[in-house]
Amino acid sequence: MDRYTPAQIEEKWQKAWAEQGLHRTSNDLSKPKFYALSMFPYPSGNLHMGHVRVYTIADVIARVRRMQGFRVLNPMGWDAFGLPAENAAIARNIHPAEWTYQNISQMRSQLDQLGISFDWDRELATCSPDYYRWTQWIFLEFFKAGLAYQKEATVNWDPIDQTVLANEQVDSAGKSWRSGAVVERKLLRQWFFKITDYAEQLLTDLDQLTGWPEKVRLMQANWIGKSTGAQVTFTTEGGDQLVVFTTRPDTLWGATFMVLSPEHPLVEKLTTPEQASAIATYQAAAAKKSDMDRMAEGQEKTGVWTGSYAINPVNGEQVPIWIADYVLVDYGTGAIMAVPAHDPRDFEFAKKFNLPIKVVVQPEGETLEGATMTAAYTGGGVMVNSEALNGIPAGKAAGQSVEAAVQWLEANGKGKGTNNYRLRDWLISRQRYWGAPIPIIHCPNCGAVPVPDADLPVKLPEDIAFSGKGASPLAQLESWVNVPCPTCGTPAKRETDTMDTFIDSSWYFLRYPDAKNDQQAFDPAIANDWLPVDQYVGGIEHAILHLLYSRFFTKVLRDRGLLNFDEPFKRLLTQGMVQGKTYKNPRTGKYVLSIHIADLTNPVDPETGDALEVVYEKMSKSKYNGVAPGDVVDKYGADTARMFILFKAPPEKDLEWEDADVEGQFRFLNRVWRLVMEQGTGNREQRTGEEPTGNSALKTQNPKLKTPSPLSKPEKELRRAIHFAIQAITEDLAEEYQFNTAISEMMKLSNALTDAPCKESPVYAEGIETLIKLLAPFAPHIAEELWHHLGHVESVHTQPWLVVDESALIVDEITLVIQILGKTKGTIQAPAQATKEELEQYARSSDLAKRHLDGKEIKKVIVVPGKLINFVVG
Ligand code: ANZ
Ligand code: ZN
Repeated sequence: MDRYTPAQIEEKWQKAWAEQGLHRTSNDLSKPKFYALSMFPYPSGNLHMGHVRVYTIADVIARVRRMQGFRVLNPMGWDAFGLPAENAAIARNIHPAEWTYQNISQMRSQLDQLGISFDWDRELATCSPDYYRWTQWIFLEFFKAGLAYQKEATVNWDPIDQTVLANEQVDSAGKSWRSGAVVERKLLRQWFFKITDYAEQLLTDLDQLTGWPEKVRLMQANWIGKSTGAQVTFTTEGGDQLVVFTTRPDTLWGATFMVLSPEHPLVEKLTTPEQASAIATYQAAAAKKSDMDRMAEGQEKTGVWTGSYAINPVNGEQVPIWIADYVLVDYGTGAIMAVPAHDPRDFEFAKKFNLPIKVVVQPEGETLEGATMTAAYTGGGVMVNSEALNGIPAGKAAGQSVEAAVQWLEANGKGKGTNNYRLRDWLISRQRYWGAPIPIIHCPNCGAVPVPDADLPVKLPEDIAFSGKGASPLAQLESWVNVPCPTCGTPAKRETDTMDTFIDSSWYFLRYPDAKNDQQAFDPAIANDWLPVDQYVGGIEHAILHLLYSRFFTKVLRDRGLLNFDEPFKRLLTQGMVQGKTYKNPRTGKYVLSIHIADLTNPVDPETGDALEVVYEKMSKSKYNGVAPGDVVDKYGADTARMFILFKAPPEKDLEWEDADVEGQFRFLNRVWRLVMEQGTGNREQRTGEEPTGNSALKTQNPKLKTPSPLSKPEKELRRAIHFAIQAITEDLAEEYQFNTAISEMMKLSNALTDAPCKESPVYAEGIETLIKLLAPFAPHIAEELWHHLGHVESVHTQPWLVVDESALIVDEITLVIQILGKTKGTIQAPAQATKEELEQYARSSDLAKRHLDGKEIKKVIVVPGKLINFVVG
């Protein structure tokens, strides 16, 4: 018997499968479809354990569904545009394309080594002109729908290199990654996608996504951030209308001042000459701060009075108009009515600048006074000092003050109920080279003109210099920039910005089903057939942006008549992290490499002598806790790596890498190997005279037809174990993907087979074949090898999934506990189907009961069906 040697079988089968086209997507339309999608990687060049985990999870799902008779689409591609390629170009003088494609081919072969069943015929790379041609086309769809527009926005500006920086190129101290200069904020004309038009749909359609983790739906809802409230119009002394957004219009009678954001367009007009210089100084300082800093709680409040007043529309009172940086320009209307008695930030501001505080919500059984309050009161109570609202309970519920206030505002023409969203329009332009060029030509006569369809793609020029300095690389290439206007022929200029790479990944799942189409981004009929994705697998780090943008794209393309569904991803699985063991010095915070530790059971820092803490953290180079997928595959084979990852933790939980557990899975596969080899050889010899697949073992494949009857007791028990495993594993793989418990069931079945005394029985052969099939999606190579060893010529991966024979599950004997006066005397076997009365008869006539009851009078018999019989004797 050969030993289990993964290196001898894994590559062999990977080649054979590729030659057979085993993972090619079936186009048998009589089968139901199943679209399995794993988030495509950025081609950094190296596969890490996190990748191995996602792709293995998605692969098992795809393989199970194939065996279950679905036509499965399990594609793979590369999210290949982005900054690292450009940084590599600057640092190492290698073209971004070359760097990217090298990485892709390296990672592709690493994935193949894992035995992932991707349909490589549909491979795509977002940096390829065949792909970004359609990214550009989709941009123009948005443009034509009025959903792509330009406006000024702030960017990170490196004053030394004279270049725009991506957020990732600014370190936590706010300095440039290259020049070290303090990064400035600068206004530039930028492209935006109007995702805010879809805010409400993106929020309400979350309800459809019952197959998503609740946590992710909540994160999206918070990101969209809907607030219900009202817009109220104040009028300035000069007659200008100043509109505010408030979630508490009921507190309007308590508004004692107004605050505008420093960038509010009316600030200049409202500023009196005496205040002009103070206002200008304040505006300049605010421009330097980020929104995060401005909004941060506990910040000392700052601000300047404009010198002007507005009229509170409900009571005609004069309220001073201030500017302050805690009011953001792009939230609500960029202006607020300040209610210091009931809003904490307004309270701090009023205290600092000595502005009046007026109570309008009075808590039950208390009498607050503005002058003596030490903090804003934000709780419930009743409305006071508020004319029409007096006496109404304060709050947002139906029948309370907020609803009453909105009605009052609308009836009196002073405002209206409205919703506000935290979601902002999506800034999509980047001043970088390695991205899809925005297909627009700027003409002095015609404005922004779309590049005609026939001229797509707008290709990235290849002869380009990367210095990381000056204007964006494309803007420096005059020959590329200068073109005639497609509409009027006047000399015009190409847009030199490229698109955010999140755009590339917002539609890639629409391309896979029709990946070779050179006439369209996708054929709508094909997309509508395959989508929505049945199971998406990926990291929680994409819970907000990628998923929200993909949902947005789907809705826009639906509204353009190209798709007939609302949501792209029916079910979502967010896999947990892969964590490695670290040895951390709690005093210095430093990590110590395990090979430097003398005694790993009692780890001590070799330099300082401190006792080290053992903790599991996300694998990373700096913590010396990474495990390279290639090393594990070399040592144990891909099947063991897959089994370990699937067994160690449920897919959505974090996974602690433990070498001992990897060993454990390797041993299990060895056990299965020996089980099959020991019995399989005999069977194969028997079969040689028969027709190719008509052997004795196969005859048991349809157990209903071929089960020899009657079965002996051990045969019955083994069959029950077999069909119990099929049932349990099929359930584990239904929707919640309990791979770990599925593997436990396989282990139980393997033990049952090992222990079975009926190794010559067809039931045993049925058990062996069942085990191999159950194992196939998890450990595809060993399963294929063993399957062929049994004499099969077709792949185990094309076998139909197993069907439970319900009759095999029926238990025909149970164990009954016999008690006398509540004390257990022993157990007897009884027929499982017996009634209460029959059980009692059975017990009474048993030798055990007879012995213990001898001569005693039975007063009462208590029968707990399926469990015990208690004789109460006198
Ligand atoms: C008066 C008031 C009274 C408010 C009160 C709150 C409590 P959310 O829930 O986050 O939407 N606000 C409005 N626009 C703002 C801006 N551009 N920058 C900073 N703050 C702004 O918050 C809405 C509340 O935040 C609004 O309701 C407004 O203050 C403030 F007892 O108006 B409120
Ligand atoms: Zn023109």
